[in-house]
Amino acid sequence: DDDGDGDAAVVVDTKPKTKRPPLYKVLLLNDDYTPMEFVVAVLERFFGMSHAQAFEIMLTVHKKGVAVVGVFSHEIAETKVAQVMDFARRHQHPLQCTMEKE
Ligand code: TYC
Repeated sequence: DDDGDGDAAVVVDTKPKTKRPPLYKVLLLNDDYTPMEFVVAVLERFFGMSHAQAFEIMLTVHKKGVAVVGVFSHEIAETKVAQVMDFARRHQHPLQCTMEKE
């Protein structure tokens, strides 16, 4: 660093950085039309939750508007979002699923 003594020291050694890839939260959003049992089925099918666990998370989304349903690598998160959106579209439900960097 330039501490005013005429030289300008340079950092030659740095911490070996093993950069882990970022993780992404997959979020499920509430709406007024998607049936509760459909949301439960989505959480069981695509997120490997038990029926009780899926029901609990569904109720959280219903009451609070949104909930994190899982945390994944970018590629896996994108796949989950696409699977949920496609499944909802095929059943003509407006259910929305998104992802965001943790
Ligand atoms: N609010 C919906 C209903 O009352 C149920 C619902 C829950 C919808 C969670 C979407 O992500 C959701 N039928």
